[in-house]
Amino acid sequence: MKREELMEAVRRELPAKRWQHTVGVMQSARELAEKYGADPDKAELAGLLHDYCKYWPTERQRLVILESDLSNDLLQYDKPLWHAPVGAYVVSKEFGIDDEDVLNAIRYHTSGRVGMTMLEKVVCLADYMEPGRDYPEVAAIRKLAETSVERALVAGYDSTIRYLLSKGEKIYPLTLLSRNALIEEIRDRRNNR
Ligand code: DGI
Ligand code: FE
Ligand code: FE
Repeated sequence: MKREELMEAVRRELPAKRWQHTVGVMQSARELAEKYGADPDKAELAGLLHDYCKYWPTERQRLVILESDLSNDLLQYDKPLWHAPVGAYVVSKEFGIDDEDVLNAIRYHTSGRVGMTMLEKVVCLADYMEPGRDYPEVAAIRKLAETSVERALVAGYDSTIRYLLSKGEKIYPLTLLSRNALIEEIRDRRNNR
């Protein structure tokens, strides 16, 4: 499928505002990839596809989880987490995306994971700081992104965790594990200088 066709296919799945967000993530992911040494084309592709299933009805997402090899554990956690792994599965089947790094960048774009590749980091961070994002901590995250993708990402997870705490929501364990792993990476790098 040509790039324009793929873009149209994604655009059809999303309301206008979410499409704008997607275009913003494509742009930010490409820029961050160029800056931090990930593949810019892969970053843009993962950005394009990252929220593909975000607006699928819950039941349709639940069916994908049940019928695929995705862990049914996901069903215990909040529905806003489902679209990331569901999206990775669906774009591999529907569009034949077979690059594991691109698929992982989609699969883990909400929670992150332990041992994220640079591609996964830049896509996750782009989701937090694309030009259309507007929330109290976004300026600080953009500032940190000028010098450290890991520190910016930790600030992103912190803002999500604070938000979830304020709403009395459950925290997905992988979000905490990703944050811890990034903090270790930052410390290790500092100690090895
Ligand atoms: O899809 P986006 O809105 O662009 O961003 P996203 O994929 O980061 O999803 C954000 C949503 O996911 C938001 O409603 C908060 C929720 N979320 C993110 N991390 C966690 C979480 N929800 C729970 N329960 N636990 C998490 O750790
Ligand atoms: Fe998302
Ligand atoms: Fe997003």
